[in-house]
Amino acid sequence: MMKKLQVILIGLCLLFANVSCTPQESEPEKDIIIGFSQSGIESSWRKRHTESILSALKSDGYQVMYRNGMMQQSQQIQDIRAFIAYKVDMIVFTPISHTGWDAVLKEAKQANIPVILVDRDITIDDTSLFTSHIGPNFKAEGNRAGIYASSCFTSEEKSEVNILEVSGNADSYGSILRHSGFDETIRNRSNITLTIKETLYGNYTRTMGEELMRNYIKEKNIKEIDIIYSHNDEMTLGILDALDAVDIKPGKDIKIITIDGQNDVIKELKKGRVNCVVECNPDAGPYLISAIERYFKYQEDGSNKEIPREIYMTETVFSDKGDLDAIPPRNY
Ligand code: GYE
Repeated sequence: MMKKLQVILIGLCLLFANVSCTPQESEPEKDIIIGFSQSGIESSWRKRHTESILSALKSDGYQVMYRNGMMQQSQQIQDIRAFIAYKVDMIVFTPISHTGWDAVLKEAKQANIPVILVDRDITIDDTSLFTSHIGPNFKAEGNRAGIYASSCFTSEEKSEVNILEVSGNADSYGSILRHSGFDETIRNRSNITLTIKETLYGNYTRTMGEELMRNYIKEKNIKEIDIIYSHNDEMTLGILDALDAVDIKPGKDIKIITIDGQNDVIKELKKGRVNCVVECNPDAGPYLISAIERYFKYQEDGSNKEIPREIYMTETVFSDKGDLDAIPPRNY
């Protein structure tokens, strides 16, 4: 049955330019096919996330069907339906948005295909429609950004601190929790009032980050902003470009807090143009492999054990208050 599937799979791979398959490259090859639907290609972080998952699956001998939704939920739903039609053994996907997955996940359940979410989580009534979520702890990332923001100024320096928040896409799980984690933490500061003046949505891309910032500078009073809290590094790079164009010194005139920890932004931190980088770990591959292995082992041995519903990845913070030379080399 599996072998037959493998043949069908290879045939289909030749038909779909957007699909890449790796059935022959791993040793020893397993009789298990994983369908992996990635959400997009918007950042270096996302590229690394994809590579980490694909290379871990490959080197562990899984056969992989990979598709990229290119930031379109409708495309991702179509890709997941294709995995169901091909009868893959497991579906792994990064949900671009947090809602709208009920119907397709019901179809996966009816087909007896387990589902693991990676990176972003979803909001769904029937939580039995997925097995586990493996990802960064977005709320904790927001908390960490908020702790740094709360410590930027003493009450003698400033009692009112104004923040401009640049979020990703409004309906993504990460954006929602990065906002709420930040918001809850900045409220705890005594003697200083920290206020989010406005939240803009930049779709996690550099071009949108720059465009939003340029418009903000044109239309609003940028001088009243003390801190920019950007939800990812790509948008931050765009924001830095826009600030450079009007001679506002990022890191000095305005404090910059960002999330991810891409190599190019760590360089900006070292130059003093960014103040705080909250790390978001893209290396999901090893976590995923460990979960998949346990899942199939528990199925085989009939032990009825379940893998954890929530698996968090380790993450840290880098800032101008720490030792910048101690930051480990980045691979994204
Ligand atoms: O921070 C960003 C990416 O969902 C955690 O999406 C992810 C975010 C990540 O494009 O760079």
